[in-house]
Amino acid sequence: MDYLASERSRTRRADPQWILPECKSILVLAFPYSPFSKNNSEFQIASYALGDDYHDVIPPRLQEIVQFIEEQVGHSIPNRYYTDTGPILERELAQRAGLGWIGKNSMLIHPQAGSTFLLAEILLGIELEYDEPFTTDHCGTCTRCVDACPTQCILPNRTLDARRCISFLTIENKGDIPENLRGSIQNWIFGCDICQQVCPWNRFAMPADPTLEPFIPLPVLTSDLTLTSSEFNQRFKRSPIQRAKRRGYLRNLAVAVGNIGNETHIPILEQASNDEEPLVQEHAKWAKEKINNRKP
Ligand code: B12
Ligand code: SF4
Ligand code: SF4
Repeated sequence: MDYLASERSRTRRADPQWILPECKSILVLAFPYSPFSKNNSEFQIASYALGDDYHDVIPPRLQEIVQFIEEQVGHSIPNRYYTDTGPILERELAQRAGLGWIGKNSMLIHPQAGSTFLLAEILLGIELEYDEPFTTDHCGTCTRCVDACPTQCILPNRTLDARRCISFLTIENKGDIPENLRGSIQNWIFGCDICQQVCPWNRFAMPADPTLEPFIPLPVLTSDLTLTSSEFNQRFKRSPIQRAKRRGYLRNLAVAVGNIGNETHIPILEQASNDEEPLVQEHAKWAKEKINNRKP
């Protein structure tokens, strides 16, 4: 995630007028995904990733909103829109737009809708009536997310050590998963929802936007360890899981099998130990050893 620290991205994050010089207002939107749907599998995938890829689904909706506003004002408006795709402080903007507060788990939490939504922004070259920022904090003395995080990456100053976060390790990280963190990943194979699952404010989570309803062919099975590239692409062609690529997905699955599997999984791990990708080989060998060491 080095791009976050690049000079270009830091400058742009600091002032949206670097992105759209005419920018006078920013409309911040929240698109709910299915709150912690049952994966129907022994392996867990973050809920947002069970539906169509939001990078594909949300932008056309943002475009429709721009068109609607242009129709209302009767002329075209300079605009740019984003959902997790640009150098924008999405959670801070959402807080400033009055959508909620930034919790100890660093998620933007809406008091009536929890945090199970994705954020999107439309930068507009017209002045709109601004909402008041959300200024209160409703975490209070609660520390459920801090206590539940398996890698202890939620820090006391409300930041996150992203290098230890399961979401980073299983999605953004393209290399090895550090051995000392593999056990903590448990059975998560893409992303992690633990710090949101335990958050009391997610009792109020909204139902999913229809376009973000889960669709991927589940359950994930241990036999996925032998998926070919074309089978992987076919299975996840509309899914955010594509981001991990076959090698990252198999790496994650091998670690999860090592964490929760038993000796019946040894043959398939043997097969994965000879995978064309060294990354998969190494994690499958680790998993095999872990299961062997657990044998009574
Ligand atoms: C990098 C990134 C990650 C990294 C690091 C996350 C982190 N917490 O630092 C990793 C890969 C670990 C990650 C994981 C996840 N992510 Co992410 N991620 C991003 C991304 C691309 C950039 C965030 C970032 O680091 N920005 C740079 C730093 C400087 O900004 P920042 O962290 O937002 O912090 C600023 C503000 O929050 C503000 N701030 C912080 N506290 C406070 C308090 C107050 C009072 C105020 C005023 C301001 C303030 O100051 C900070 C500095 O300016 C954003 C999209 C985006 N463009 O914002 C999505 C985003 C934050 N992720 C999102 C999601 C859904 C997730 C996951 C839930 C996915 C999953 N299920 O696996 C997990 C959750 C992990 C967690 N507890 O945060 C959503 C969050 C939606 C929401 N309701 O909050 C976002 C907004 C994407 C989107 N468009 O919806 N993510
Ligand atoms: S997403 Fe998982 S690993 Fe990351 S901070 Fe939340 S609980 Fe911890
Ligand atoms: S679990 Fe508790 S401390 Fe963590 S974000 Fe939710 S309310 Fe805040």
